[in-house]
Amino acid sequence: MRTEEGWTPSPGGLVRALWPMLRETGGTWVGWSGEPSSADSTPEGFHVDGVDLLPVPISASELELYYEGFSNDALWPLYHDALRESTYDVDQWEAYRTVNERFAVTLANVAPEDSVVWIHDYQLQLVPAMLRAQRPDLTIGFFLHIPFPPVELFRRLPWRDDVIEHLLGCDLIGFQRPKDVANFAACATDLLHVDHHDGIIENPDHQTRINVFPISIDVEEVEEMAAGRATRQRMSRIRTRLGDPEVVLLGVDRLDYTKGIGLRLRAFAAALEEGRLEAGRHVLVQVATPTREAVEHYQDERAQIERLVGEINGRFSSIGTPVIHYLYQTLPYDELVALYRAGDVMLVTPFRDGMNLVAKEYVASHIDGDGVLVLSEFAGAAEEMVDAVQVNPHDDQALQDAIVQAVEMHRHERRERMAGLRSRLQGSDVEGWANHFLTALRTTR
Ligand code: ADQ
Repeated sequence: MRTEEGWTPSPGGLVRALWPMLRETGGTWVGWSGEPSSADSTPEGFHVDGVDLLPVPISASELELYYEGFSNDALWPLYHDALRESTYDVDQWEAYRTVNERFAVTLANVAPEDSVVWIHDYQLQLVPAMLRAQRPDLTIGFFLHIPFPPVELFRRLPWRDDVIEHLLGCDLIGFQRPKDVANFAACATDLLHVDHHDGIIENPDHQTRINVFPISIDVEEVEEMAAGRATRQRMSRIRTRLGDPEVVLLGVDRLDYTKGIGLRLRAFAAALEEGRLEAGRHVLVQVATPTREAVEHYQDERAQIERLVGEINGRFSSIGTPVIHYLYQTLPYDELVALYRAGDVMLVTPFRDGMNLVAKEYVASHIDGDGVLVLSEFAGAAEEMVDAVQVNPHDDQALQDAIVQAVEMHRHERRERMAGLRSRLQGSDVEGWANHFLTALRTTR
């Protein structure tokens, strides 16, 4: 996206995960620029921070139909346990097809002969077969950053067969969790009656492999940032500004209804109400990143969260010392890392999440070996992060108990759990993830 300082990668798990790998390996990032432009304008490539970028134009009306509409108002809720009602609209679907086709044509024009193309995420699920039809020489991979829904939910999608057929244009499809692989296999076999065996789906002219590749973060980068003098100074400034509380609880999320922010705030308030936590001694910082602000479900979610913050602060704060510090802002990464370091207890409580990189960033930031992670069972990260305090966020009482358990946890147990979390994280960073996927992709041919 373009800012006053020029082009910068937009915030979010995907960019953070891929940028280091792209910088090192070369190759071109083909994507949307972040601003609407005439759909037939010729894209001009440019170079940012060591990476070649080729923007694909998307018009304002396509943005509304393709991005806000089909991607984020049909697919996103459907793929996240149907937490909100999806809108299925044929014009949105047509725009989704058109934009996917434009990506496929752009890729077909720029990809060198016999090269590898790695397509990312639910906004581009039709690209694989569209690209294969034009360029059968390419090796095509796809990674889904969000969950793949169970067949009973996926069946609702009016264009369910098209989506699966187009994804099967891949040589390899990667998912976050084994369950996502199983769900996809069930959809492909049930809906298209394809043959599936040992993670291989047989198509008439090629095979599609499906496998698990849990994404991670640039652990070294976060650790270095966390160890820096500026971060330590910033961290102590944050704690002072918060009034030097005994325990700083922290939430950092895109303001998305999948992230369970409201439940977490309510559980915190209930613990204050019951005297299990105490205003002044316990403070919650909630950072909510602006996201998809044109989509109605997101406007509703924001209004609800902000009303709740107001209610809780009105009830429990005293002048100059709110119990919840709420920021609706995108922060620079180093500020986020300072916040992670300042957080004694990190609350990651989504209803459903592909992985959740915030949980991993928190653990990487805690080079002091202290800090407690409260983690929803429904985040993909829960598969690996077994030393977190895991919780079912739908269970109000369990969530409140988990928060109190984290706050009261003895230092020895905190350190033991954090050591477990850190050692697993160190063995799986984003570079390993990308290499693992690309190696598997290259060996499909
Ligand atoms: P997201 O839903 O965006 O990603 P997540 O994995 O938590 O969720 O990544 C969020 C990223 O945004 C983190 O790297 C975090 O540092 C950054 N961020 C959050 N708040 C910020 C703020 N206020 N300012 C600046 N940066 C902020 C999707 C899926 C996830 C999956 C990722 C990667 O929904 O489940 O983990 O892709 O595959």
